[in-house]
Amino acid sequence: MTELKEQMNQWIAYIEAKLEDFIPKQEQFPPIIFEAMRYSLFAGGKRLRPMMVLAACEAVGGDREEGVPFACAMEMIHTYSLIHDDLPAMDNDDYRRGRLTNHKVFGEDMAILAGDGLLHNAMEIMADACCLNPCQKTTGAMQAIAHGAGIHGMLVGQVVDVFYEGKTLDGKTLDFIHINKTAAMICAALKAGAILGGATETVIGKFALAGEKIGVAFQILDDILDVTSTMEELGKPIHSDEKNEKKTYVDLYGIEKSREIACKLSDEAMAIWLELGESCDFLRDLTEYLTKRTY
Ligand code: GRG
Repeated sequence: MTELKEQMNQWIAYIEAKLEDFIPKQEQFPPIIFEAMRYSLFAGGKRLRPMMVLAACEAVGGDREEGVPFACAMEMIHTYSLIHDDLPAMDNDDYRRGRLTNHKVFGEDMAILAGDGLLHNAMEIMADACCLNPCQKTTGAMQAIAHGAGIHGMLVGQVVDVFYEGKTLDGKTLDFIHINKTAAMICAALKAGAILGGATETVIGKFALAGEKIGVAFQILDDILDVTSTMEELGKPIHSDEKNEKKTYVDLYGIEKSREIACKLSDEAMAIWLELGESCDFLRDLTEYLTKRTY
């Protein structure tokens, strides 16, 4: 196993233990909603966004423990978005993270509520952390995360994505979708981590910029993998964009050109990590892995 993979696995184990602390147990009444929330949360995602919160916080000299509630909140918001994205009203997918989607197991009504439950739990955890340590770092991190997830970020990206289903779109619109639907959450994770670690405004800006570049490159790779990979490798159906009549980078630019654009963005992000110094080495390696992966 490569050193990066080992480091990622350590982060994953750490994050999953913390998620257990922050998610209600399913013994609580009514158990069904807690079971549905936990089903998707513990379905084995890569935990990239919480990893980025914590790694960014440490990279600027912060204490990872202070980042934990925000990292867990990021993962809950991300999981809620996946549950809702898979619903019949959206992508209507049957598999996610290598198992049946939430609505396939718990029904559409409970899947909507499980997504809502995760989102509100995330807000509560972050607000609790702000109350416990009221300062600009905690409120700034919560603000960055809510901004990235909402109508200035992921949600508006999803709205435009849904709107253009079955329609032709230009590169500018597709970039708008990728920047918001995917990159805004990655940008928010890195920004929140840097804020929590006490970085200066200039450094926070650099983390955010790297996040946007990584996020768009990550989504372009996702577009490519949707046509080149297998369901076993991805843990979710392939050719999902075609099924949903969604135009992707591959449709607009072809596989090779798309790969080139992703590589360029990835290199630009890695240059930012290099400039910030060796405390960002893990983030640099992670960027390379995520934006040049083949599955
Ligand atoms: C429902 C408001 C709302 C938004 C949905 C995140 C999202 C927006 C849709 C999911 C579908 C999709 C292709 C999103 C692009 C981002 C992406 C590649 C998500 C998957 O992220 P990974 O690979 O997933 O980090 P894991 O399972 O590893 O956490």
